[in-house]
Amino acid sequence: MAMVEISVEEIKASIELKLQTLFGRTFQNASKSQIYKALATTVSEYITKDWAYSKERVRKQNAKQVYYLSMEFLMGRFLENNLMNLEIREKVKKAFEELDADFDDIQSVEPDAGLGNGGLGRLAACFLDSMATMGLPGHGNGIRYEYGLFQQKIKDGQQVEMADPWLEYGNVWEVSKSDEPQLVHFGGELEYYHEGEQLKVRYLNCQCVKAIPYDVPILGYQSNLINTLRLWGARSLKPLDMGLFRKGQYVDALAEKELAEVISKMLYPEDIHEEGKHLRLKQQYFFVSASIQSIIKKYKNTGHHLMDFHKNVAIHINDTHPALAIPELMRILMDEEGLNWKQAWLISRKTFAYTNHTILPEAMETWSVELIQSLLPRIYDIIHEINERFSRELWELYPGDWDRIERMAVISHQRVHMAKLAILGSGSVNGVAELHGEILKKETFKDFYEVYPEIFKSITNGISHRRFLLLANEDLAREITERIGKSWVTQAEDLEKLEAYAKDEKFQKVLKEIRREKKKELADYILLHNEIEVDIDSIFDTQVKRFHEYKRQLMNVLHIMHLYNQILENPENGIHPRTFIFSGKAAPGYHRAKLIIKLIHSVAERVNNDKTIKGKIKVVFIENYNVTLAQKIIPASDVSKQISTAGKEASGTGNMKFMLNGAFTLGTFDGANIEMQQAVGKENMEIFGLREEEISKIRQEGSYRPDQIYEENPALRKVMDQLIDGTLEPEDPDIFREIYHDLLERDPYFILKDFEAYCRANEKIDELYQKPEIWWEKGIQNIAKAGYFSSDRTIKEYSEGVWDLKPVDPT
Ligand code: DL6
Repeated sequence: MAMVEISVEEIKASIELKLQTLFGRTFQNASKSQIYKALATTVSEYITKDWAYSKERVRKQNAKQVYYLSMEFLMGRFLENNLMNLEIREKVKKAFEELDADFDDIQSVEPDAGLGNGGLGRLAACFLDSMATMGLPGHGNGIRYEYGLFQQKIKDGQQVEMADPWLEYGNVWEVSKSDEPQLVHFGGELEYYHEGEQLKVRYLNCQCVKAIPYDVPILGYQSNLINTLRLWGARSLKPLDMGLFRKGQYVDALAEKELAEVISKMLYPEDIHEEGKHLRLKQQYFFVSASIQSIIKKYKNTGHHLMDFHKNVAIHINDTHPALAIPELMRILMDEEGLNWKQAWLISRKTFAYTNHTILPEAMETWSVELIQSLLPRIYDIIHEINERFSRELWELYPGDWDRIERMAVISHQRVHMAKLAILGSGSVNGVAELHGEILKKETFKDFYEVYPEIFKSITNGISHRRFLLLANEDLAREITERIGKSWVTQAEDLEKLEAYAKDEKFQKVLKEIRREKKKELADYILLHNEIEVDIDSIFDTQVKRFHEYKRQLMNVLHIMHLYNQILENPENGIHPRTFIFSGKAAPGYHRAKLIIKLIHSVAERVNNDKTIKGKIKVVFIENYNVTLAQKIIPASDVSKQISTAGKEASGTGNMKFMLNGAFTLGTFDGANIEMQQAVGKENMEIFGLREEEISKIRQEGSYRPDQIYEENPALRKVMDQLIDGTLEPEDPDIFREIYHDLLERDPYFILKDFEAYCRANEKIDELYQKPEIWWEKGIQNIAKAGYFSSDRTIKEYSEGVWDLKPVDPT
């Protein structure tokens, strides 16, 4: 549905009517939450009407559809995004003005849908946005977690995790389809038997859980197509065990129900999963089984033959978490639809595509054979068969090469290797940036690349430039449109036309003023939440992302300590004041990452309260990073820090959001930074530090000696010593000792090695910032070259190169 025809008067009338009918209130005596619901319901009704037509249109056109299976969808808020897509944000704001109410206040009632940890989940959300905007029939399938990613509080400088019951007050945007459940089976035993020629299987004594679909409409910008995000909630088949209930054992009577429903209770808060937990495996199978069943059911309703399934359906698996969808599809095609192995395998390989999002070895999912066998006996048998057949093929290819066959086996050392399963079962495997794709081919999946070179690809990530510019930085978006027209909103590459304004003093001034305004808003937020006063004329230097050692927030803090030492030594050293901003969550069990958060707070305490440095530097940690906060912080940032150890960050997407808003990037040769620099030019982005191949070489040689660097660099030595000499935490001087030792003895992320180059890069930023005409020109160049990093481009590559998907005819 394109732009909605609704007047300001109609919006006001609808809100007032909804307040009366839903809550028995007038606008004057309604609560903020009631007003939010009245507005959201108004908008949602407009959407749902067209949703039905949209589905009908896709069905009639017999269009191929893609299903994006993901354990995570980090959606953020829906209301503002939907208003933007319907192009009625201005009118709604006007309506609120006339009602004498603060629209932002009402908007802020909506909780973020935080059904994801970070990059992988947010990417899935951006993809949904792009698919709908581009008229591509593409749907998300995931889990309706009752508890989203934990809320982060900071107490005494330490991260404390609180629950995120985001559904507590209902969710206006979802439609529950409790009359369209799917049944998912766990455990039990298998009984194989013959029916004529065919081998069949029966499941005995298994536990059955009901999967209820909750559908959320996904709008695109100026698009007639409304796609669906289908989130599955777990329900018990039996509401209560009446046998126990009658015996008066009321709590026990509820136990089975709770055991079933716990499956969709909470999102695991680790972005990289080290340990295979029973409940997580249940979550994975629960949602892929429900999804595949409902996809097949819908497909069969079209009347097409199952052998043509892949011509009408593509299924994407977002990292290996949904990889069980492969044996699940095989199971259904063979056990329920009567296809033979060869047919089922052919369809699977033509239907599935798999994206890898990280090469960190600890993130490579494996499950114990014992666990899969007991929880999913039929699925295990299918995986076993896949492995047997594949091993036989390998034997033909590499006779006698047992080492290789063992290395490539899906089942080895009593574990099932999910990435190998995903590669074998898919017709396409991709990395998320050029460098990452190369590493997959050369290292991580080298053996597989040698056998199936044609399926490996790199598809560089992208972001929804609408959410992160049109919505998050409205004033800048307006100024851009005034100069180059509006086409950039749907054709992001048109941002390039801005290049003509890079040297335009007027536009530079506009960008500067808008940034200043955004900095003022962020400064107010910081004052309110952190009680820290920051100078909006200082450089806002930002690192926001999950806390991980490889992302090297630690290097950022060490540099801040160094800068502080320099200012103390030479108070008139002429650096431009800088505000260092951090935000991000650490996995609750990731001790080191949490200690780094504590270190940032200790440094902040020391630096912010030292009057002698006259506020030249400030350090701020903004708690509870989420999509909404990203929309606030990114447009207010002058410098974007993307400083991961080269080779470790698969792509990054935060880097693209900053670029789009005109921030200057200080980064390493890693992930998509490399392509960003290629796009914008060396002079418009500061890249420093070791390259991936240099790091690889040092690692292979085993020649790295961080202690030598410590000895040779007195400034660094001073900073390191301050970690343990009580400078930071006089009451607890040993608190950071483990960091000190690790850096000195191992430094697995090459922080000391890159430290000097990092300091120099920071000095360069300082110099550049003091030359406004150059600084703002670079800002404009960055915006102009950010178009390539729109998820519209990424989705175009997937739809043409992987899914073979075409836009539906909008009429
Ligand atoms: O592809 C999206 C995003 C990348 O931009 C990040 O570089 C990468 O770290 C992230 N990976 C994850 C965890 N992956 N797994 N499993 O979020 O993906």
